[in-house]
Amino acid sequence: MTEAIKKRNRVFDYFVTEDLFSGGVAWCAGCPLELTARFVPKVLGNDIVFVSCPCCAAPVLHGQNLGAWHKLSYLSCVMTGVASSATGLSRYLRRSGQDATVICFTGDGGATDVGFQPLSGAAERQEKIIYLVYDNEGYMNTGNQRSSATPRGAATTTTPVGKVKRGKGVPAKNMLMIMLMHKPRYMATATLSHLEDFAKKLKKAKELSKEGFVYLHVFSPCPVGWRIDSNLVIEVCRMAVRTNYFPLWEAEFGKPRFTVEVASPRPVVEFTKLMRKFAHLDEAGLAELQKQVDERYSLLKTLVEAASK
Ligand SMILES: Cc1ncc(C[n+]2csc(CCOP(=O)(O)OP(=O)(O)O)c2C)c(N)n1
Ligand code: SF4
Repeated sequence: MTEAIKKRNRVFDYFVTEDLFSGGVAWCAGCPLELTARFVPKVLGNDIVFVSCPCCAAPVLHGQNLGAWHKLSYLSCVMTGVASSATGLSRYLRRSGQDATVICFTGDGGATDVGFQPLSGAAERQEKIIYLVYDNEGYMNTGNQRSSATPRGAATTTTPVGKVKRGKGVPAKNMLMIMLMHKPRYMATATLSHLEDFAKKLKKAKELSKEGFVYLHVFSPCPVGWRIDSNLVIEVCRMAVRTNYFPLWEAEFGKPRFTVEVASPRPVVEFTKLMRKFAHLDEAGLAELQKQVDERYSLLKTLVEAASK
């Protein structure tokens, strides 16, 4: 990386350590989960412990055979036990006088379905941990099955497109609103097209996780499952923000505020046309998706306005 590039890009100002992962790891080319896993320690330093479970993150976080692919501390759990194991670990570290931040790092299946109950419990108890979910809107590690974070109309291997059904028939669980209603100490959305925004939120997350529960929801399109050219993944993240499909915001104790405001949102089709997962949607299907995006954005905006009074 040349000095000129570093000077132009202010995100480098947030880095406190070098990349703690080895150069070549077993994630698919262009996967934003890989970028997130590398980015988090660069911004937060190495006094963190990742806690994860079976998901696409696991093979690399776990290492292979006797070899590790990174220099971080890592605790491997079952899918149902991430938030509760992280709770025990963070309490133990504090009790024994060790100042380390515990970060759960799971996919949306782990967060919104399989491990939801312990996640909800940890949020309610204001456990001093960060729960980061990289949301690729499905169970990718096992072959792109639908999760409750999969949006209506999306084609997955369990919601295929055929003569009878045209992708998933029900909308995604509104996980962000569910978590907001837990009133965590801090929560935020982030994605890889807005790295400075992401870095600021990570710093805040680390600080505020000393006081209570922190939830970070990272939009993370899967090039393999969504059928996106790997060089277009960051553009998909950017377009998710520009269409309000994935707005960027944060909240302390349940009071949300936007961190990026989109002056003139683009139609959602500008996002969907970048991938094959929605390629079968006709005009009615696209209108349905647009309606859902508008409704969710409008609910969020109402809460932002109420919180600012
Ligand atoms: C309790 C339990 N149910 C199912 C599985 C099988 N399983 C392993 S990885 C995986 C997919 C996880 O999906 P997600 O959490 O969304 O992460 P991603 O694979 O998308 O990274 C599943 C279902 C398991 N290991 N444990
Ligand atoms: S299947 Fe998708 S989410 Fe999993 S490593 Fe590959 S690109 Fe990333």
